[in-house]
Amino acid sequence: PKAIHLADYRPPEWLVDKVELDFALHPSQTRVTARLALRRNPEGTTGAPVVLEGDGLTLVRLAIDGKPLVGPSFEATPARLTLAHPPADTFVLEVETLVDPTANTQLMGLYRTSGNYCTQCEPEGFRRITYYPDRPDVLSVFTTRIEADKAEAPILLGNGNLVESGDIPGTARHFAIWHDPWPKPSYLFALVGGKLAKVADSFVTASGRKVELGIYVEEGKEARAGYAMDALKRSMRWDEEAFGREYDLDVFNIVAVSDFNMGAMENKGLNVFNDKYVLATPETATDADYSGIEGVIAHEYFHNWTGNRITCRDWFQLCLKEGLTVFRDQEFSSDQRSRPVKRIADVRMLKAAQFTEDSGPLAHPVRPETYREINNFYTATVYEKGAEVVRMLKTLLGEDGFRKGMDLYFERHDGDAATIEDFVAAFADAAGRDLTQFALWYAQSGTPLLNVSGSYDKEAGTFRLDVTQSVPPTPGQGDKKPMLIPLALGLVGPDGRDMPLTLGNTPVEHGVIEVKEAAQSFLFTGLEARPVPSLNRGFSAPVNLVSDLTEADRVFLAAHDGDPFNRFDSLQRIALELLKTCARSGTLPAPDALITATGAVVADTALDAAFKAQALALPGESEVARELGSDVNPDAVYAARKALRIAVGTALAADFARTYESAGAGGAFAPDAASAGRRALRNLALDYLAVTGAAEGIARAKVQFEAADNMTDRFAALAVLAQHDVPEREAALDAFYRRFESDALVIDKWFVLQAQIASEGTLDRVKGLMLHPAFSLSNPNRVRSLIGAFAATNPTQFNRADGAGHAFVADTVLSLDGKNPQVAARLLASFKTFRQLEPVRRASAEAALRRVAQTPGLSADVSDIATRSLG
Ligand code: B3K
Ligand code: ZN
Repeated sequence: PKAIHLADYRPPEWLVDKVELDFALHPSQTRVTARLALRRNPEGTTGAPVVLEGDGLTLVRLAIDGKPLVGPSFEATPARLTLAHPPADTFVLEVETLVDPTANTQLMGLYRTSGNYCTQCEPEGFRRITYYPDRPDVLSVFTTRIEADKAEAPILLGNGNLVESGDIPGTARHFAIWHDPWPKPSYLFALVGGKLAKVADSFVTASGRKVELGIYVEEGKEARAGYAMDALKRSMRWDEEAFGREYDLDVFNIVAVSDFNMGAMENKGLNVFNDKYVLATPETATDADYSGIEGVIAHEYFHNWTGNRITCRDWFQLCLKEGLTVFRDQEFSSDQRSRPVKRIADVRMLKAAQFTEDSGPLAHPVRPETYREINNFYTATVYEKGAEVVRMLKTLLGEDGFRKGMDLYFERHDGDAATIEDFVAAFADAAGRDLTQFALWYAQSGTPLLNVSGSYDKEAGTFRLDVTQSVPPTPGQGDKKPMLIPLALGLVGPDGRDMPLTLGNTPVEHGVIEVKEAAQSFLFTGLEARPVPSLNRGFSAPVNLVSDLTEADRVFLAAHDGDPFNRFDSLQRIALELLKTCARSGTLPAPDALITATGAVVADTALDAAFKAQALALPGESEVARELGSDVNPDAVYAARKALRIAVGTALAADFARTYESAGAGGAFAPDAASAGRRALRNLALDYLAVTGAAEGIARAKVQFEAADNMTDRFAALAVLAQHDVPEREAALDAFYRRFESDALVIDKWFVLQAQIASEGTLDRVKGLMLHPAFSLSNPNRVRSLIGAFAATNPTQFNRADGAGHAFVADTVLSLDGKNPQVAARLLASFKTFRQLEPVRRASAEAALRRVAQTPGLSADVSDIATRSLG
């Protein structure tokens, strides 16, 4: 496929004032009749033809203003419908197509899942249903009539409000008509038909609108939707309070399906969810699952304003809705849970996914300027870095300035298909500030590198911070300009308290300085003692920061910093230096400082358990690898991490044992943040207590595995056992399988754990599990759990020195590509860090990528990832 460029954007030639859709659902021959009220766009090209997108469509019939159309007046291919000479500047085009939902294994367009019908249209799935100007800047009012066999699909759902429903006399069929009054692009269209059970509730908005809420699940799973419903109502209230945004229809429905390419989809009034992000009970879902449900429910709900009421002009602007909506869901979860702990978790994820992406061949700007396959741009950069950019705006403008900018954005652009320029202009205008340099965050890819050093002048009572910045080269971008970096900081005095932060004579507002130049110095005054600078507090900017802080400075900050994020980060940094040295040299330097600092955190009764759990978890293997940057041997990284875990676990064994006992299991399971934090800390202690594989630790894990009354504790114990080559491992895995055999979402966890075992037998185990009756290449959750987890979270085995791990993943990508290109492409993207590897492994990864790239008949999705990875 050829590249599409942002610079080539042109307004649509034809607009659609309204759409009437009529679906006659049938497993293999669903008849779709679309009536499009077309109108020539006055801003378009004079005399432009009507060109509608299709994808694999079969045309049955065409009519204009009720008159059948024949012969050379149109041209229809599976990919396009062209009317070279439209009869007038406004007319109604009636198009009938036939689609086969059962054969739709890509899960884009209309497809079947567990016998039910559902749709996924973002970004380009609607064209697999009917011919349409399938682009986000064509907004229209949709009315959808759905007709189906009553027995096969007793439930029929569409966007908006239900206007009519009933039986079709003399047949076994019935129908429903849904009308969505809000103009929307085709990617927000959805329908669902099938046998589903409804969990009902309601919500009254701030201005008194009563909204019927429905969560539809497979029959028998109703009891598992309670937490999702609760999260939905909390999200609706929060958006009113935090952003002044109310819901705008009488109905809000969510449908949970078991075959879904991603997490969920924000279709107007009819969200469709991967059931992983809806269903939870204490026995089947972990605390991480609960917080994932809360976050995704909120995210999709928040899209109603940031995405649906204001949508994107084109797909290059994807971060306009995604980055902003991730920021909104992160803020929601911070308010519902612990803000510092949420920030730590988000930054861990940002570094693991986005920094990694940004430092490899798939790096791209938050707003890309070119793409071949848009599905490959639903990335950590667009989502997570996109959210960081919004967070930086808030840091720069302050709480009030940010809210004013958001209000202005909603006021100006409600009903629009907008751009990043529109978004940034709202903040610039609201705050009266030039944000030109700031906007580089959308355009320049790569993670900026800040180099910071400090010098204290005792005589003058000043502390000078010298800062240099650079952005490394990334694909297509050699030279970069300096960025505007909001750097939150504090100067911590010898007593552990913040000293005054004054530049010259001016106090620094909100503790944030603005780094703008390639090299810049900041002179802080009025300091009676040498401070330790606490830099990039709260991770105010998504940068790599190198400083001249010593290990002793970090130990000090880990104990005293007023910023909880930097207490966490100081420990991580101490650990990272040890891990890097060990991975390079094979010898672990004395970890005394880390052990002391860690022990102090364990013992600090003022800290909450969830924070401790985050602070005590060592940086992951992927972070160590990224920090090493080149010539990485994943076995050495693994060994280093293991050695450090053993050192910490052994030295602090008594503390961990005390933590384990005192954090006790106690009481009935509740998914709230405080309870989850206690479980997280206790399970981290369990992990350290078992790290050597000594009998006592293993026995403790076995007891917990068997006695647990909730999935969090049971799964944590199983995860500990799975890391050790002991007989208890296989016994526990078997018992777990038998207990949860009928529960696909739990069996996914069972796949994940086995795929993550860092030992030589794992590849054969994974191959064997592909033949297991519970596995299927057709289900994205299964593929991600087994093969995805292996490729993305088992660096030693995926990157086996003999190349067998790489070859296996490449083979799987190739066998999946014909079925589901999106999932195949995402799996192939696991190779994105291959250039970091030492030469032997790098060569085997490259060979695997080349073999994929050279295979004839690849999907656009896989071929794009393969080409860019090798580029
Ligand atoms: N907007 C959808 C993503 C659709 C992805 C298509 N490949 C989910 C979300 O971000 O809310
Ligand atoms: Zn989203």
